[in-house]
Amino acid sequence: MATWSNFNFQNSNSPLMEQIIFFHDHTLIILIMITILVGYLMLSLFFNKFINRFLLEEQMIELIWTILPAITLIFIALPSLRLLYLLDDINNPLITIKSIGHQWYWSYEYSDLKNISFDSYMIPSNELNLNNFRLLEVDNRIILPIKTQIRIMITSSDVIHSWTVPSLGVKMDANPGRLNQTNFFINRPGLYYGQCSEICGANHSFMPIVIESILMKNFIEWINNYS
Ligand SMILES: [Cu+2]
Repeated sequence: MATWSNFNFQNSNSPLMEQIIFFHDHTLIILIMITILVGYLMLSLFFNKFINRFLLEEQMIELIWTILPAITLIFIALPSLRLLYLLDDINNPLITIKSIGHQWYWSYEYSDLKNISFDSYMIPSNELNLNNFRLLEVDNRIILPIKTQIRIMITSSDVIHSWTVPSLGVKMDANPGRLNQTNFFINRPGLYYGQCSEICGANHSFMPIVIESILMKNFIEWINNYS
């Protein structure tokens, strides 16, 4: 989860989020190089003693500052497209879960091993434990195994919501009457926090998402013992 003075991405907990961070850093480096170049050129052109009041056109510089940005854009577009298709890929998921957005909570269904379904409500601030995160904890967490391809089907029962877990690089709209799917792979055991990311009404800010990732054997145990 994000903590105070966290101005960058959260650390990644999935291979796709690693790729998103790599792409972000790559693009940011290009952005910094352009800013420095343009900044230097502007300052050195403003603050010099030369004046040319009769300049009408200059074909060569026009050519250069058309072609150079075009090449720069290719270096952003190609990795961007690679990432886009990588994020869209569904890699033989072992487990499929379903998430339904409601005003204002999420509900989850596991139906490929046993029919499990539950609602996941935010824990109000006055009921929190000392080690809990305010406005982020839920009463029923999504339990999932680590190092497993997981598919999540996302829909809504009322208005548009958005199911998001930043450290896993997942964000998918929950539309009423439509089933969206995405997938992710959790690298390590832990708790991953997210929040609804589509303004969905008065309590939009109070329908967080929590994933608890555990070892596969513990996950099977959880499924077996669920009643
Ligand atoms: Cu919302």
